[in-house]
Amino acid sequence: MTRVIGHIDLDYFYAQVEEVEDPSLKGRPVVVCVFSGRTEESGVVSTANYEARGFGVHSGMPIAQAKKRLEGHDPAVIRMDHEKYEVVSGRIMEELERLVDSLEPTGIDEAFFDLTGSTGGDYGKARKSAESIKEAVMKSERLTCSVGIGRSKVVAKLASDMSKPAGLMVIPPETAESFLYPLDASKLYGVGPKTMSALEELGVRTVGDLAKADPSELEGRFGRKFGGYLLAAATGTDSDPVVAGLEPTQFSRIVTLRRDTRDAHEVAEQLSEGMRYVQGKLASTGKSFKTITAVGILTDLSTKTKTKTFETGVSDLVTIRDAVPALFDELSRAVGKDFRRAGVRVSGLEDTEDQTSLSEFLHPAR
Ligand code: TTP
Ligand code: CA
Repeated sequence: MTRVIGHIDLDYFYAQVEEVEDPSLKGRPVVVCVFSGRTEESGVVSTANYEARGFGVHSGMPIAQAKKRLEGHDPAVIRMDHEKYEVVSGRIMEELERLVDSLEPTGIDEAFFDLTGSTGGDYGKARKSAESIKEAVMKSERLTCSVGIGRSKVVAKLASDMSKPAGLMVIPPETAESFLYPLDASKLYGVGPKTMSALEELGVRTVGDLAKADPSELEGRFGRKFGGYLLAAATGTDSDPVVAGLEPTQFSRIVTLRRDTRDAHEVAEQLSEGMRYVQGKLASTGKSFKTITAVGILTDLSTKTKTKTFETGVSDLVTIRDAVPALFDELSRAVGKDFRRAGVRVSGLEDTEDQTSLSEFLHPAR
């Protein structure tokens, strides 16, 4: 049976979440920023709404530059609140899981899904399902998203990208090639600037050129695996399945310190929110950990770590709060240099025994 694969991507996600929380932001340029805390303005733009993008503001731009471009346009400059977006994302993913055959989250605001079984390969039904998915996200979270449907992950992802913002693009299998061939090959998932310039050397510019390229030439240049993938991607016949709900293996949080320091208590104090975040992830996923790691990044950007392993699984904040300063104390004595960034990581995850009661405690409404 022809597969029905979908890709969903929430529009200008962090900024849109902020707009929903504070409707007075609608219509104004909104910029969500990561402040490094060094000076009032230092840091970068995490994402921007479409109004701000209209003035040339984009992810990764220094905050000062973004402010300059938005001068006189009443911009809202908002501090990124990752935990808030994680919570919204978690609710949406849970809801999506109920609406599709299988869901593979690939980031905080995007996921692949499979509708082959429930639609029986009927692309008319697939369009209806995609519309219901978009309506469900709008109804429960007031968020717009973009959805693409096609016979492979590559087609689905391209379709959702091209339908942004708030769009839906369904590419029935018989039109996959006419959809793909005119596109620039660099649009294909996995084709970065390096691959693209190598492709250009082989005379390939469009996806159609790639589909017609000599397979042995591609394999010679890119290896059997990637060469084979490129050919399959070009015809929308890449066969990668949707793999449901990958289990997390670790949770971590890293922050840039307000100033370079080797003082363990100063570091731990600035990591206290990070510790709470990690503990929250453990609680919401019903996991405990065996290993906790203090991560110190020096001014030369090299990474140093110190690890402690427990006999049995741990999931409480008190133990984390005891372990982190002790580990940083050991670490800074071993390293003898100041840290620029610091983090906490828990790994060796296992299911907490009283998972049911814990999730009932956290989500009493369910
Ligand atoms: P994207 O899906 O790449 O971007 P977006 O959702 O903001 O916008 P679009 O409408 O084009 O999909 O990334 C998802 C979130 O990840 C984004 O809201 C903020 C965050 N992010 C960063 O923090 N830094 C980055 O450089 C990028 C690209 C995203
Ligand atoms: Ca997005």
